[in-house]
Amino acid sequence: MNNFFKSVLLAALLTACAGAPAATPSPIPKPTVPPITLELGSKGEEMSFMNNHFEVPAGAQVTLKLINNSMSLMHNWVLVKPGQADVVATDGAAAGEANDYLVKGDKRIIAATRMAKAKETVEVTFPAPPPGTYPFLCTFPGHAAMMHGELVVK
Ligand SMILES: [Cu+2]
Repeated sequence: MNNFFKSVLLAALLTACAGAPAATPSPIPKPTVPPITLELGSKGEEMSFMNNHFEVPAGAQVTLKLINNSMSLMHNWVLVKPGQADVVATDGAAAGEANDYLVKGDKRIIAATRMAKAKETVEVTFPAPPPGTYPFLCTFPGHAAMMHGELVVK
């Protein structure tokens, strides 16, 4: 390669480099959905949530506050993928108290609070999953049959 061609090549490379910053993708503005906080109490000494139906907009950052109103029972709030409530309850019970009645790293679980002791409030924040209907439950052994509901993402 002679010097002329080397210069042309160098110039071409420099031009290419100078143009590089323009390659940064322009940010696509996302529609902003305000974050939403849901409060859910348990019913006194019953194995029951005060509400079993919530609706949230797609794309929202959701905080679920679980207020355990019982003087003795423990409860949690676990959001799972469609059709997975029963098996997550069964496997959670088997996982035992040491694991907060949840299988660690369970891919069927979308979000979960830790177990709320008597009179305790716990919370979890998570991005709303894609539009659909998602079951939630309490995984304390024996509670899920009574303590369950659904979160609808619209
Ligand atoms: Cu419970």
